[in-house]
Amino acid sequence: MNITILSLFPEILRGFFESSIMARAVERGLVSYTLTDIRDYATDKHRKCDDELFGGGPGMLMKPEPLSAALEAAGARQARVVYVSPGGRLFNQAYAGELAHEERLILLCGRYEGIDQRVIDTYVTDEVSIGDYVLSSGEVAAMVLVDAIYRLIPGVITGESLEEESFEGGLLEYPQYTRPALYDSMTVPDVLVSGHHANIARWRFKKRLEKTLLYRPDLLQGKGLEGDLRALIKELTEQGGE
Ligand code: 9WO
Repeated sequence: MNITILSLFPEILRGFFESSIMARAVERGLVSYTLTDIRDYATDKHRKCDDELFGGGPGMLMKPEPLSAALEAAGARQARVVYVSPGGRLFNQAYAGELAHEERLILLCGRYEGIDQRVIDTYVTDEVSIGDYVLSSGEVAAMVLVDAIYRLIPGVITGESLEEESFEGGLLEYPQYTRPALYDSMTVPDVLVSGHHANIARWRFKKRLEKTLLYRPDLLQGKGLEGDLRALIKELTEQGGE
């Protein structure tokens, strides 16, 4: 997959792309990326990329000409173009999986109060939100998207750890422990040091159900578990395993 990110501050993203796992994925040819400074496509001598809003209102808006020139240069008409915005479709693991199958992805990062609507109408295929809050920059949201997407590209992360991760299988992760077995008077659940793999798997599944029920019952909608969920947890608890 090739990821092109259009931004007024591409240097914010460079460190992220040069981080360990991403750098290894790039070295292995699984991912390639281009960081484009939108200001390079501004035509006036001051390289102006923003202007006041028609109809008035606070702040400035990103001008359409530099954006469309940068998008055309990036091949936007032959790619999936994602604009990260609070007003977009809510991003989640399934959406990340869908985007991970794209050969070419262009991410558009806004600044100021956003971008001219005509650019969205002409080029943007997906307006995506990472949550109901307004950030100081689109770059932060773009890094969240890239991090969630590139991990799902075959070969980037080993299959086993990916399979076990939160949201894979639609449940939150179980509690995890490592050495020492006794830390600050707190021990590790006996089942995890029992060596009984079936009991460990049952305990972990029960913990995933409990945590999902507590924090994200919405993830269980439509799983056919709603009615039986509590009974299932009770049954797992009675069968043993803490
Ligand atoms: C800001 C804004 C405020 C209220 C209602 C809608 C809004 N859209 C934007 C917007 O697109 N802002 C641009 C991108 C420019 C300013 C920084 N940007 C931004 C993106 N702030 N917050 C986000 C964002 C992106 C994805 N998910 C959540 C927030």
